[in-house]
Amino acid sequence: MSQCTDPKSKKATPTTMHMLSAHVAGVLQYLSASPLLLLAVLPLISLLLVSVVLAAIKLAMSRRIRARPQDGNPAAPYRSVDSPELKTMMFEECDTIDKLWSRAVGLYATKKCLGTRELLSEEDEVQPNGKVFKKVILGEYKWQTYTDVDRRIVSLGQGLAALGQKPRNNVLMLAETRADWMVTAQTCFKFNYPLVTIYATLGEEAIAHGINESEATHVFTNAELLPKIKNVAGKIPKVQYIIYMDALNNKPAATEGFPAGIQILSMAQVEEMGTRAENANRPIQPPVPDDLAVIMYTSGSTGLPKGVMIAHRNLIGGMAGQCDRIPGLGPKDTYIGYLPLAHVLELSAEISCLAFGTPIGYSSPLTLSDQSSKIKRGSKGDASVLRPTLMAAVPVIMDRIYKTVMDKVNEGGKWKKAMFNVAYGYKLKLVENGSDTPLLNRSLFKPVRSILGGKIRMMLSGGAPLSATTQRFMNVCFCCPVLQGYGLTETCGAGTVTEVDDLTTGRVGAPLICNEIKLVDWDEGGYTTEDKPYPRGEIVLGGPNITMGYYKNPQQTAEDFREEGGNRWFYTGDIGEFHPDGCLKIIDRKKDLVKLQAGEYVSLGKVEAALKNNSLVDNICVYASSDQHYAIALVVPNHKHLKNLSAKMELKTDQWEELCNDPDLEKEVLKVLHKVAKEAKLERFEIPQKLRLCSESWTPDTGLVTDAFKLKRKNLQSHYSQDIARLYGS
Ligand SMILES: *[C@@H]1O[C@H](CO)[C@@H](O)[C@H](O)[C@H]1NC(C)=O
Ligand SMILES: *[C@@H]1O[C@H](CO)[C@@H](O)[C@H](O)[C@H]1NC(C)=O
Ligand SMILES: *[C@@H]1O[C@H](CO)[C@@H](O)[C@H](O)[C@H]1NC(C)=O
Ligand SMILES: *[C@@H]1O[C@H](CO)[C@@H](O)[C@H](O)[C@H]1NC(C)=O
Ligand SMILES: *[C@@H]1O[C@H](CO)[C@@H](O)[C@H](O)[C@H]1NC(C)=O
Ligand SMILES: CC(=O)N[C@H]1CO[C@H](CO)[C@@H](O)[C@@H]1O
Repeated sequence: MSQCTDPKSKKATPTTMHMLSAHVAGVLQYLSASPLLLLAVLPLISLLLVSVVLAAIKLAMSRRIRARPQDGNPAAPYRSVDSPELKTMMFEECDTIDKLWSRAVGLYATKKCLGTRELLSEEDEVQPNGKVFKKVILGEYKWQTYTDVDRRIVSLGQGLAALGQKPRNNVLMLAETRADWMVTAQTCFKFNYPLVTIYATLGEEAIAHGINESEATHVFTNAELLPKIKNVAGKIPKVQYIIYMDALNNKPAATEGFPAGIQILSMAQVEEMGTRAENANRPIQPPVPDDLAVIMYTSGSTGLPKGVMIAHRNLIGGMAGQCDRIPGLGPKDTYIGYLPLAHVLELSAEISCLAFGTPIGYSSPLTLSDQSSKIKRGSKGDASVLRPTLMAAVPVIMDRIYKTVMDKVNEGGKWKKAMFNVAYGYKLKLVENGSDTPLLNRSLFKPVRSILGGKIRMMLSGGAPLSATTQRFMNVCFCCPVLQGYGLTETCGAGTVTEVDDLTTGRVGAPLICNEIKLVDWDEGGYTTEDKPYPRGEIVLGGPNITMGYYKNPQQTAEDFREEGGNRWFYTGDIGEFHPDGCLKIIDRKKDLVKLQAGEYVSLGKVEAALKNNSLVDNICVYASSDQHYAIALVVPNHKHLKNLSAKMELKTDQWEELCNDPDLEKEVLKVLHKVAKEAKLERFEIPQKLRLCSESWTPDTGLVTDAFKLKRKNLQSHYSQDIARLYGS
């Protein structure tokens, strides 16, 4: 990883400035021969000068120091220069989430709060291959105001209390992202019911484990997921009530067939119960900052999910840090919520939006844009109707948007493609130099921008590393900053986020004002804080946002959370390097390092990142066994590009399965990847020597990737064990 230096950051501003002012001076000299002409052109020239100066200022700002180690020692914790003292709250006095919410209700009472689109119609579309896809036509967003939502929160909380729910007893949430999810969460915060979240896409074993371990008696879910819970009903003896949110397609919920001890109620029934005179006036016991707000089960890359215990104080601290990097957040913004709320990134983003009066319109990955798979052709996707200004995304969604745009451009014909490429290249240079391109933004890039509604002013990526190429592409095409953050559930999603004025890509930014970050030597991997040109090591976070540990798992908690120097630290297992301006770059992961037979280390993640760059590759898992002398790869090929390659090779078949099993095609893909690997300057031993084309795609419900689409290496390994044995020739 020695070529991680960013050559662009070395370029001096004065050179560019100099060149341009010399240019302007030359023109001036020429014009002075004709004073009239000069008079006419003067405004133009001053405009040019102003833009040059502005660009230079922007560039200088981009290169300013953003964080420092406390005493100049690279092994000491780095803190943001904006906040030598760690910041722990957004608003004075709001030290719990329910106070944050009450403040917002007071300020924004009649403003839009949560929005959901109505379903106009649903139909089945039969594909040529016989598969049936559900397509929907959706209407306008229907909004609940802050006051509406607040009323529901009180009713729901009192209804739960009437059903025997007690403060400090867990309430479980297994549901997909939607307005009712947030209403329930805010209810739990207000009534001090710790909210246990589990990803809706987890397998039944993991779900049963989470529900049972949490000992929750009241479980929230959406009607569509009731069958999934029914299948595990025998393994969750403590559950007494299952409260479901109505199906979005208004179909009746399947409430039959549950064991006698479990009562099934709709959310509306519970809210109605809370408004009855005998229930409505019970005293509410609000939480204190150290009370548990959330127990968030994370789908770890290995084993059963672990519950991370997050106190009110932790979430408040993390959000104070994150919101500081979103300048201007307020009632003028609109946020599109579609990522899983059981993910800390989405949960803290949405709670923050509500705290600042920003309305949230709900969506889903399948209905996001006009081109999304569940949207009926010719009707509008959620982004086109909502026209959000802020959006969070995980890299896999950004990669999908990137590929959609590129495919569209490629299909548009030679002329269009050439024009796009020229404009893109031109704008790229200007953007990297800090110059603005208002005309290009409003002409050529307008149609691209309109894919997401046309008003996006900032995108935030988190959850997994975003490639520098994709980050820059989104930045140029959508004409807005694309921030990249780094954080974990264990740190409340806090850690780092790049700043709006940072023009570089591929880094995750400086520590947030709510936490500090230090690097710790990892000898086995050969990373130390003495490394040149940059200090490197395991990333370790400290601050008020460090959570209380893993639920009912003191052993793992003691391993990952440590008290050092009077502070609490979380050991992430990720490897990073600090650049001179105090920005962090993620370069490796401890678990991803495999030692080959001959003693060389292969960083699986690094090799994957390099090879994924090719359009033939939709997903890839590199595997290396310590008793072998080479690495191999499992590749999910891109349909369009693999078919294109097979057509060129004049293969007889067109069947996907047969294509993936074709040994000649396998060799051809390997050849392409070797070329990519050489261009990316991978070492010989890092390049996979054999590969398997995998015909199925890896989605969270296959259990092969996590909800954030991180590879689950163990599961992939056992799923493809026969292929791995074949590739290793045994
Ligand atoms: C449920 O949890 C209890 C302990 O809390 C444990 O003894 C039991 O085996 C668990 N049951 C299942 C089905 O996981
Ligand atoms: C942008 O910077 C590059 C080198 O950093 C330089 O070659 C180019 O002329 C600059 N372009 C503008 C428009 O300033
Ligand atoms: C044009 O797009 C760039 C990013 O691609 C952005 O920095 C700039 O602010 C945009 N300018 C206007 C006027 O929208
Ligand atoms: C991906 O490809 C682009 C050019 O297509 C190149 O600039 C970039 O460095 C590549 N990224 C990696 C990680 O190899
Ligand atoms: C298909 O292959 C041809 C020939 O190599 C290439 O020019 C074309 O761009 C490819 N099409 C796609 C969609 O990649
Ligand atoms: C759980 C935890 O580590 N809480 C700490 C958060 O930070 C404050 C001070 O900033 C500490 O007092 C808490 O112990």
